[in-house]
Amino acid sequence: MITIPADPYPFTLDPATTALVVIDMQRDFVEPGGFGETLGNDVALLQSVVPPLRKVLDAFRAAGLTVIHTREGHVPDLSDCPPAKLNRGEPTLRIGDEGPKGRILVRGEYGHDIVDELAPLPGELVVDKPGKGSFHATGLQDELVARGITRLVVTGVTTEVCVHTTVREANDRGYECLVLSDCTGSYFPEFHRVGLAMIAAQGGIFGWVAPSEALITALVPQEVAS
Ligand code: TIU
Repeated sequence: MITIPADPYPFTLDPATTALVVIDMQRDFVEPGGFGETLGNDVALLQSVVPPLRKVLDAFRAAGLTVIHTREGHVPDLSDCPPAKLNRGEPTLRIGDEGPKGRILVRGEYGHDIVDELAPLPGELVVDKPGKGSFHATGLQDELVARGITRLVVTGVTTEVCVHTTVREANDRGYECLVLSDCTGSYFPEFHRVGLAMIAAQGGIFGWVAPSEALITALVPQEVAS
């Protein structure tokens, strides 16, 4: 068992029953010309998530622990995209329209895939989801049960949308979630700050929050100079 200093109190985990969940680190959200930008967002705000998240990925991989990636998107005929989602707002391009990185938020398109720096390795589970939450209309819960996973280290984008929805879904299903503050990000810095505060408030109503350094320090045994 390892213990990580966290808000609102230390988070204890058994690495064997803990998974790293990397939510929607797709070009569509993180790079120009994708879904995030069509919604009117400055996607540059999400770039800072990539380097610390890569360090966490490396630490989980080096320790041989479970890594799960998610991707938000839809099948090419958009039959899994409710009209309420398709028609919402006034985006410059709608889901399914042809954009500079392929059809917006459509599975199999270049823009739908995960950024190169965080690309899944063979053997890592990739969960394709049509909604904001990672449990809705996916096999994620069955996959977690099959692996004996009870705790999730949650990362990715965006803090108040897909990260929050996933943490809330996980919370109601009995999973303990540690959200890494520097490995999650939002197009709205205020929403990021408040989103994290909402998770840890009320004694950890949805889970715990910590910087990635706290997790890595606990996960990777430090060399003691002799
Ligand atoms: N728009 C926004 O902030 N997020 C999403 O649409 N999806 C995710 O958060 N992945």
